[in-house]
Parts: sequence; C-alpha cells; structure tokens
Amino acid sequence: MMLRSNCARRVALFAATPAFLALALGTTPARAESGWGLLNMTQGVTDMSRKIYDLHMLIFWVCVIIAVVVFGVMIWSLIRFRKSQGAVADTTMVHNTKVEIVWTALPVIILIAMAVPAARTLVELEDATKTGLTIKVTGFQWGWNYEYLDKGVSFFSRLDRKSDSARALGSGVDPNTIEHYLLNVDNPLVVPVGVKVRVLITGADVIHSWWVPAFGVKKDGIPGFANEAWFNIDSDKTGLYRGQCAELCGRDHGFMPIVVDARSKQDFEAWVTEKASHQKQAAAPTSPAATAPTAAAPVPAATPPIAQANAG
Ligand SMILES: [Cu+2]
Repeated sequence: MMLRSNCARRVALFAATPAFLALALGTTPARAESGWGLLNMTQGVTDMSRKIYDLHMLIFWVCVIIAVVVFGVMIWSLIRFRKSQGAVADTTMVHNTKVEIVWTALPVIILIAMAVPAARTLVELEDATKTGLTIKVTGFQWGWNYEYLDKGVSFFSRLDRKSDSARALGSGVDPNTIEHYLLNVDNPLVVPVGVKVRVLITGADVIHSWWVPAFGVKKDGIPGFANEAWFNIDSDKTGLYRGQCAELCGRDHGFMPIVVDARSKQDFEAWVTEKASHQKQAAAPTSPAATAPTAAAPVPAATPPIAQANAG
C-alpha cells in the first residue's frame, strides 16, 4: 500500500512537470523578454503570427496530453506488474481485435482533429492577395537587397560596421560591448504598419532564408525562384524588429541579420518619397562625362553593396 502510494506520487509528479513547464512557457504575458518565455515561440506583432502561435500552443498541449497518458500508463504498468510482485507474463495473449481497432482509430481521429486548424492557418498564410505594398527581397552572400517595386527605391542591407569590425579575428573588441551584436544592419527595411506587405523572396547566389519571427515569416530565397510571403503589422506596433538568415548559406551565414523598421503610414510615405528622390538624383547624370555611352547601363543594380550602403 505504502509502495503504491509512493508510485502514484511519482507518476503524478511526472505528469505535473511538463504541464508546469508548458504553463510557464505559454500563458504568462511577458513571455518574450526573459526567463522561460525565451524558450517558446514569440507571439509576434501580426494577426497571422498570433494565429501561428495559437496553433503551436494547441498542438503542444495535444502532445503534452498524449505524452502524459502514454508514459503514465507505461510507467504504471512497469511498476504495478513487476516480477518481484509476483507478476507472470501472459504468453497466450497474442491478438486483440478490439484493442487494435481502438489504437488505430484513436490516432486517426487525433490527427484529423489537428489537421483542421493547421490547414485553416496554412490556407490563410498563403493568401497573399489584396496587399498594399510589394518588396522584392534578394539574399546574397552575405546580406540583403530590398527593392520596393513601383516605388523607385532599392538598397542593400548589411551587417552594421561595429559588429563587423568586432567579429574580425583578433579585433580586440569585446562583443559584449556592442549593442545588438550581429543583429544590427546599416540600412533597415522600412515598412508601414497596418498595411498588408507582400515580400517576394529570392536568392542571388545560393539559398538564403528571410526570417523575422515577430511577423511569423520564414521563407527561403532560392536563386531562380520568387517565393511569396506577407505580413501586416498591428497599427500600434511601430518599432524595430529583428531577424536573421535561417538557411546555412556559406561562411558568413551568421553575419547577415535582418532589421525591419516599422513606421506609421505617414512616416513611411515621407521616407519612401524622400528615398526615391534621393536615389533618382544619385542615378541621374551630373556632368557631361557621365553621359558617356557607359552611363546608359542600369546603374542602381550594378552599384556595389558598400557604395550603396554608404549612400543611404
Ligand atoms: Cu543567408
């Protein structure tokens, strides 16, 4: 009796541990900033990212319940029917139709129940219609190019100078002294909040992946393909959002962060207008020498990343 209550306590403890962890992970409001919250997915700042988060938590709880039931029964059986307690294996029982039907039907029902919300979220995720702005994102070794289609704005975004010099071998700079070390760029991607922004993601050399967790977006940039994703940031969530390349793309894969500067619609319009006129001026021929036949070539695309970065 004493033994059994001890066992029961142990099983209860076992069952309580993942549930407790999950509770700590999933239901406290300040989850992304510190502590246990860092282990979990972010809820993000878009309607879609929250839907993805909710789906993730739903499936997580299904897994927790299944684990508790399966391991609970398993451990209980091991302890309850052990040899030292006089248990004798039933070698005659080789088949039980009822049990087999149950353990086939039950997982099928569970899988269908999980597929319904998963498919619903996926379908919504793939709906890139009715967007207000399209940006072409090109990953290259190692950085990003952002082209605002029909806006006349295009620029390169690379690891910021401070991080870049600190990361050099024998730089003598303590990375801990660099703010947002390896997570800052020279020219962030500027987008408006409250607008459905479509991103067309591709690669210039090898496969990269444009990943911004707060938007629930992670899409591969594959040379020769244009992958599509979209996000619509909450109207009150202006600010900086960070991401990274999520596809192992070569030597400096860890040094091509993403920074998105989310601004109000008015601020964005002002920025894009100014940037467009600035780039138009920069591209225009300024002296008779510049009007030589070579100047007819499409200048912005041919400008090396560094020169562009400095111009912005
Ligand atoms: Cu990459």
